[in-house]
Amino acid sequence: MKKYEAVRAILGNKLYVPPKYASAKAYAPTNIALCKYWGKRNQELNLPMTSSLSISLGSKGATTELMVSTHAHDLVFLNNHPVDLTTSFGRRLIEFLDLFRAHGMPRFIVNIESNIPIAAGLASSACGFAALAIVLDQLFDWELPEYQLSILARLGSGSASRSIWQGFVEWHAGFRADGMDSFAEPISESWPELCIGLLIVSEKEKMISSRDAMQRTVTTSPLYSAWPSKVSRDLSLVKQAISVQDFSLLGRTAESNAMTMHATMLSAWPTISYMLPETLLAMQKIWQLRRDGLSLYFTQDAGPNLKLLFLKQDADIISQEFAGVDVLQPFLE
Ligand code: 2P0
Repeated sequence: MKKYEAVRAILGNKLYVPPKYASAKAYAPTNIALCKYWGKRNQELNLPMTSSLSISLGSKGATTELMVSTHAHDLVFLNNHPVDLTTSFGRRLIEFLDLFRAHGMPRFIVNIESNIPIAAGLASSACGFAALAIVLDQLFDWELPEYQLSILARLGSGSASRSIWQGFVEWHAGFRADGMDSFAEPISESWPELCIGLLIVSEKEKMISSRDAMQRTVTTSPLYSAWPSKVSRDLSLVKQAISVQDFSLLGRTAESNAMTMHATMLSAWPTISYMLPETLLAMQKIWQLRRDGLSLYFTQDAGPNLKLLFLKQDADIISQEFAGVDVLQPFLE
């Protein structure tokens, strides 16, 4: 199945109705996975090998405004700067918009305002495609249920399926070949004391996209076969930790999940390592602080920077230990 066929299956005849409004605007938060998405069972539809679970970052995300345009081409601005539509980001964005334009549908002016620290390696595609799915729904007045917005966002970027909601969110891998059961859903629990510290250890650009890296891992890593069962165990532990608010269980499960994901990459060929010397130094400092009694854990995505996990009561000491750390309280942002 192609992406446009998935879109047609969701929208039906609505696909041929022009926009109801001249413009619309929507916001979506970015998210950090506590139990990661790494590997696809279908690359065209971004269908994952496993389920995953994330936390959305409140007011850190993207606001996207879509305006119907009379120009012959789309115009895209990111934080008021024109986006080169021949770059991979520009092309992916236009390809996504094209999915919703039957013959004769208009071009758009797209204004994306992102307030996430780009250098922190936070998934900008996650909030970007989620905000686009929501704003398209508003502009065309489709009134789709949120789980279908999650499916549409997934067609842009897998992790975007989780950015439709705030709080804890689980993306169900699903079984179906057409992906209609592969969408995210919010988990109702809240955890106001939970903090995430964005620790930037390097602003160097990453060597390989997560899209290419996960595919190389699936096809070449001898350790990848252990990943689905690890995720399945970690998912139930993270859910248990959330339901009883056991921070230590949450932290060690999330850290172990991230380290296992990176271990699958280290065993891919050619090897993929998002870790820099500074990343390892920060990890060793965290492990030492933990041996000294501090309840501090981390997770790491497809970049060298770390996301620290801790509770509000330890925020001051963590800010002292890690100069420049950006502390967020996702449930209070
Ligand atoms: C995650 N990451 O669960 C994992 C952990 C990065 C490391 O989802 O190819 O940009 O667009 O589906 O969503 C980043 O992958 O990949 C990601 P595509 P995406 O957050």
